[in-house]
Amino acid sequence: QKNKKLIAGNWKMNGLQASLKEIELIAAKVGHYADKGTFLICPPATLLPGAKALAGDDLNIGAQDCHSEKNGAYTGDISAEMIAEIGGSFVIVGHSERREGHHESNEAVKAKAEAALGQGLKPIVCCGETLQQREKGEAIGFVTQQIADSTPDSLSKDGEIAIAYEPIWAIGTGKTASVDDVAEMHVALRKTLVDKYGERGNTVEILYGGSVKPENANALLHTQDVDGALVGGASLKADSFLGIVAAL
Ligand code: G2H
Repeated sequence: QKNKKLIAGNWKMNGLQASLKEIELIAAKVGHYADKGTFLICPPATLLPGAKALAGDDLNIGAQDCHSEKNGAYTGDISAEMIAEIGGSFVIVGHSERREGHHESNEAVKAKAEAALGQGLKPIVCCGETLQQREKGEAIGFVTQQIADSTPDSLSKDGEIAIAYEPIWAIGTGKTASVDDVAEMHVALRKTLVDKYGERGNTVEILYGGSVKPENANALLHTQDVDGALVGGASLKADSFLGIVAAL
C-alpha cells in the first residue's frame, strides 16, 4: 500500500460559477490530511481558472479530458498545454463516458495520455468493464488489455501516471463493486503495470471509481492495491468529498 492515496473528484458536466464555493471549502480543509493523501478536483473547463485561483497549495486542479494534439482545428476541444497554462496538474483521460459517448479507442486514449505527459500533466487513465462482460467472466481480461493498450509506452519517472478502475455498471448507479472484486481487479492491474513498466509499475496509483461515497470509502480505500478513489457525484459537495477524505 502507498503512504499517500490520491482522492480525485470528477465533476463531469456539473457546476456553474456558484459551485466554486465548494472548491474553496474543500481547499480550506484538505491540508489537514496532507500526510495521508493528495487531493484533486476536475471541474468542467469553464471553471478551471476560477477553481485554480481558489485552490491554494493543498488542492490540485485538473481537467476531465484533453486533445492529443497541441493545438489546431479541433472545435470544442482543449489541449494539455491549455490545462497546464492555467495551473492544472492532472487530466482524466479515457473515462468510460468519453469512450462511449465520443467513441474514444484505446489508441486515442493513449495519445491523450502521452500529450498530457508532454506538458507535465499527470494523466489518470480510466478503464472498466460493462455488466455484460462481468457476467460472462471477461472483466479481468478486458480491463487489463484496455490498460495495457491505453497507457503510454514508457514512463520517465515514478508515479508519472495514475489509472482508475471504474466498472461501468457501478458508475452513478449507487452500486459499488464488492471489496473482493475490486481487490481481484486491482491486483491484476498491478501485474499488468509491472509487466509493462517493470518496478516503476508499482509506483502508478490505481484508483477505484464508481459510486464512491463517505459510507463506503473506508472499506474501498483499505482494499489491497487501492491507492485512491475517483469520485463523481459525491465530489460535487464539499461535505461529501471531505467525508471521503476523512476515511483515509
Ligand atoms: C465514475 C465516478 C467518477 P460516480 O464515473 O468518475 O462517478 O462516483 O458518480 O459513480
